[in-house]
Amino acid sequence: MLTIYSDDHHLHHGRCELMDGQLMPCFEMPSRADHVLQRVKDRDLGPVQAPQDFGLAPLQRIHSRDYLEFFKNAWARWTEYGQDGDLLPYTWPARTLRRVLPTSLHGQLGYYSFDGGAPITAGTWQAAYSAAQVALTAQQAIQQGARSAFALCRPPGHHAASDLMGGYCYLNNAAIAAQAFLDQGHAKVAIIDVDYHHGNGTQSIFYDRSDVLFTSIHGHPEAEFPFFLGYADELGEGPGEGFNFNYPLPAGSGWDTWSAALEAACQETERFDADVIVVSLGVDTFKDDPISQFKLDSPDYLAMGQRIARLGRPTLFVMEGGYAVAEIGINAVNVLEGFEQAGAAQ
Ligand code: Q9C
Ligand code: ZN
Repeated sequence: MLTIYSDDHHLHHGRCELMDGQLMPCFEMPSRADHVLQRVKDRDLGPVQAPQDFGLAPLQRIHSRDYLEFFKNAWARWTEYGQDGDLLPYTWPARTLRRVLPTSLHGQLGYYSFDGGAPITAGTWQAAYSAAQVALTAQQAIQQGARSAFALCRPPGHHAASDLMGGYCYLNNAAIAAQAFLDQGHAKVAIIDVDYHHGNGTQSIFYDRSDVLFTSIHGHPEAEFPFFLGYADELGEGPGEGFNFNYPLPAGSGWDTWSAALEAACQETERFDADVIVVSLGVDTFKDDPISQFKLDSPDYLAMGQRIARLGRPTLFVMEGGYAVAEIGINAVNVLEGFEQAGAAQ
């Protein structure tokens, strides 16, 4: 399987996040992608290539112009104040407040974010831009006939909405790639989000559309980030009704519970009859993940890849979360190897 990877992810290295009332070093750190890349090489998964540059146009298909402009310029505006620490929001337009775009940097930062988990540093725009190009380059490989490809994206994307950053995410790599498939002639794309957290950004982007099926298996939003989306009764709206399926699971869920939800998501995906599949591949479902509460073990990720392979469709894997850094490579690449093993057996 071809892997697309850019060293630019090192340009994004947030210092701190607020976790359980304490400032902690960011869990979403550069060594995550380094470990996945190392495992790809150790296992001889296939060639590793740098991304091409498709420019801003495919990003603008998912994200609003004003959001992209704000994100691109935010760091320069911050340094105009003489600041060089991470840029973090602290006020959001919640209930009772007006959603009017302020002129100040921090007002705009609150307007364009939904939490304090997405710090902007000097290189965040470049890293996120390159991650989107990684996804688009892997998408192109499938468009040109590959059965599968791995977009080793960092920072991750599935929490980012059309004009919102949050949850370590800035640009929605999976959504950008899904839209590229549609723009290049495919009629139906299915996104399966296996990250521990609900893919609220991806859901919101495609919620009123019938050309993208979104399924997500995740920690129940009653108890887990992002808390305010991801319930099972969210089924899509308007033309998108019936094209969104959430499988929220309780803390402590292991492979038996999790794989039953995957089976349900796969059956919806089969019913949808997608041309291509995009997998939002987070491995924060792992038993030792420091911020998550599921109990998957490393061999389970092989089985996960095998089940996805049985869908029998060209499949783009897009890296999302996973914070047990020592095992992230094993678990992510196990999904890819499981996929390839099942394909070879077909
Ligand atoms: N700092 C992904 O897995 N953390 N994002 C809550 C507050 C948010 C996870 C603690 C977790 C976001 C891509
Ligand atoms: Zn996650």
